[in-house]
Amino acid sequence: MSIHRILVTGAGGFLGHHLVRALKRRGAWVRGVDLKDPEFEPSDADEFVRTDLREPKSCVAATEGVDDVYNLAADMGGIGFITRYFASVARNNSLINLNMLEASHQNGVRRFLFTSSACVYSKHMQEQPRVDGLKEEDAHPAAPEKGYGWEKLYAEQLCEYYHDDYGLDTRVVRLHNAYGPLGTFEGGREKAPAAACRKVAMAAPDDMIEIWGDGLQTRSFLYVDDCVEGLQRLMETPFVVPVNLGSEESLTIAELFELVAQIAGKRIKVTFDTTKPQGVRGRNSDNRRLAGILGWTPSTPLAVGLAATYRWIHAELAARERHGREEQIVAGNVPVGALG
Ligand code: GKE
Repeated sequence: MSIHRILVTGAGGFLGHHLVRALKRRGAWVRGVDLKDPEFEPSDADEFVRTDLREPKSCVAATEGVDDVYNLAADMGGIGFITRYFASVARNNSLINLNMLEASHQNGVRRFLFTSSACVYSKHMQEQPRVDGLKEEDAHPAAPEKGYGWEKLYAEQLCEYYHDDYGLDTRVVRLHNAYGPLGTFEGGREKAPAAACRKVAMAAPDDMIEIWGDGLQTRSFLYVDDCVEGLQRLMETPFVVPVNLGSEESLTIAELFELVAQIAGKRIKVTFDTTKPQGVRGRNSDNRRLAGILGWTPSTPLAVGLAATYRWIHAELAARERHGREEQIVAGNVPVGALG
């Protein structure tokens, strides 16, 4: 049996890096492409190509000689990022998706999986904290998140057109806020779980921790191992319709921060800043289609996933503080560490 040859775009990013590792563990040959190398550790890919997928020729080269394409590449981030950058996010991601679909079609790949997002869902369905899980059909009539949500919904349509007109075997998977170790936790692209872990880890005993919004807004969060498992399972199913890949374990953002504090063994004081970006008031995944297709749904409890994420972020921050202290000692002064 020939070895499966797989392309992962966005292989330098959080989910792409984890997906490459999982595919390698299953014995595939993997080409990873991205603008940048993975931030925290080397890629496991057999071939890692730094390239700009906004260029058509880069996509043709990337898709040559592969069977399956996981198209994860995207200029994206948490709510603080996608409510700040509209033109660049919409342009970058639309170019990537358009060029990747055409190149995959030209090179006759077996399957093309596109990672869409819960941001495609109509804002009118997400105006209260306690909302029903979003069903796939709730994306139409369309009222997605400005910028990022619209370009994701447009790319979903492109997948449908390439399937219907050219027979490209597409998969569309809507991710619901994935988190975990190796995810961005600072710098503006971070999402709430990683931001909460960073803020709690950095907090000294009497610090006030800032929570964006009033804390009553609700979300569910998908642990990275479940995300990677779900993507691989969905690639092997015969369904081209969009499918949620999320958790149904919903909580308020205030509860999220409190859960991280319990994991950290810290008592925290919080302030709420309603001038900060909040996104929708309530969002949760309805996993009935996913369960019906796979007979499987994500199973990592949020407390377990957050504990692994907090441990990793705390270790990253502690290592950086140690390195900083060592440098300062070499430079002649000894700082007092704040990391709790
Ligand atoms: N990022 C961040 N940082 N969010 C915070 C913080 C903080 O320090 N404190 C509270 N929050 C609140 C936000 O105000 C928002 O209401 C909630 O946590 C979740 O923020 P998020 O994780 O950044 O992003 P959203 O779930 O609102 O939106 C994201 O959804 C994903 C798909 O589910 C998007 O940004 C995309 O990453 C993606 O589409």
